[in-house]
Amino acid sequence: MDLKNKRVLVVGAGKSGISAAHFLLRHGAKVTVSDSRSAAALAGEIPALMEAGIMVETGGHGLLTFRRQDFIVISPGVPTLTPEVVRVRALGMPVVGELELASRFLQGQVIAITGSNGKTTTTTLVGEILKATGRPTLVGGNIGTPVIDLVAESTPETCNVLEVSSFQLETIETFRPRIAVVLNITPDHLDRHKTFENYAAAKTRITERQDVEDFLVLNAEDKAAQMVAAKTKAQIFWFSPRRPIKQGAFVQGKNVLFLAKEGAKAEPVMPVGEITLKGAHNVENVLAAVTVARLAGVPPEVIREVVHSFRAVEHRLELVRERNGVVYYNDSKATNVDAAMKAVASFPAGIHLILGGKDKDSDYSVMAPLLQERVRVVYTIGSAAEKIGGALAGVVKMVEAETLERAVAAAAAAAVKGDVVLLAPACASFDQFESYEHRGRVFRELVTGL
Ligand code: UMA
Repeated sequence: MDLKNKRVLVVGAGKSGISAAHFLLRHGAKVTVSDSRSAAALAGEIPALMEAGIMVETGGHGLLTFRRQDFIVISPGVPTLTPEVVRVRALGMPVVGELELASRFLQGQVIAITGSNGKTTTTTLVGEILKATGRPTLVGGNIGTPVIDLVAESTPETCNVLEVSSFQLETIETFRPRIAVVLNITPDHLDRHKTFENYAAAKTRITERQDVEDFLVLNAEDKAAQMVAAKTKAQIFWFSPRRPIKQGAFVQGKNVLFLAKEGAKAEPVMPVGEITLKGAHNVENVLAAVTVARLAGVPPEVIREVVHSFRAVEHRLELVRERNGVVYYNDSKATNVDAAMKAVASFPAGIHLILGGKDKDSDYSVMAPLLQERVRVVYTIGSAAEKIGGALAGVVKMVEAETLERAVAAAAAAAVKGDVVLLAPACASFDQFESYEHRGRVFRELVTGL
């Protein structure tokens, strides 16, 4: 892809947009950045962009700006149905996402991991396993480092382990991972994708360009996996925590086994008891990582050692502290209903659950049976509180805490020895916080300060 003297518009001046703009500029393009936020809100970003020679449009997207380009790069958070994007696409203007742009320049092998939940843990774990073998490994994507930032460091020998989201996959064209993983597909981001089918279709695109020599790793226990399997040309490897499968990783008795080929002998990888991550969902994440690692040729003993010493990633069922016999867990990354249910399912009973934030058109009523079984009190916070209150009325005791600060204080006052205080909000954070990380940090500070 020749960028020299190309007029390129980057939509969104977040992490991905800013990195993409500088990358394009370095490759000789004439770059403009357009953002819906006001100039005042972008005061921190604008000077560096202008100084570098990048034009900046703020306070909205102008159709004229869009039409003047050779092509457009959109940030993951910018909906593809943004009117200006739709208009110029209809006129034949190429529109790609930051992931697509990056993948045209990235060198080495790509391992891409998607799923509604568990992406970050699995991506981090795969990255750690590969690093332990001494192979040059880069980790990025939705996890936080835009893929475009990995390009300069990548070489033909690099293993690029990428966490990819449905938002990023919506705008790919040539992106072709050597190994793709779909951990699970459960409802999320319905405010953006509108229907579960659209959302699942976006995730399925991870395998769109894969061919017979590539690998696709799927969860045998996930309902949507069959649908993904039906769409691929790649060789499918499954994983299951419940039953032996034909090809892939599974748990049998007390051991994790890997089967390289149908009919072959399963090889032992490690005892399940050595997995230190909490929760049944994390066993699935480990099985996915084991499959990827074996496909990448990592010896079982290296996998075993890394998995055993691997601790929870920040904000993902992270133990904050124990106080008066009560344990406090930060699962701020549980930004959808399914993730929150997985967090609740990780504890047998006595849970004080903090729920709420910005709703994503989610159905909270599906949580009712599990909450009834395990949760003592739900503390609601944020703008989704009323909707959650309505969906779970009469199911479990509820406290309208409104803020995280009040929720933590109320939960700490009510919890008794053996109880768990769990932040697993089932919602996005943007109504009261900058990000789920910010929400998790605030929770940690509040709990530490008790
Ligand atoms: N913006 C516009 N027009 C719009 C919408 C947004 O100009 O119509 C602007 C905003 O004003 C803002 C910028 O776009 O200035 C934000 O862009 P962005 O939302 O794409 O955010 P980035 O900072 O570039 O971060 C993105 C991912 N964000 C999203 O997908 C929403 C980050 O994932 C990712 O870590 C980062 O790229 C690096 O790859 C975050 C996320 O929430 C963690 N992901 C979702 C999830 O995990 O559930 C998918």
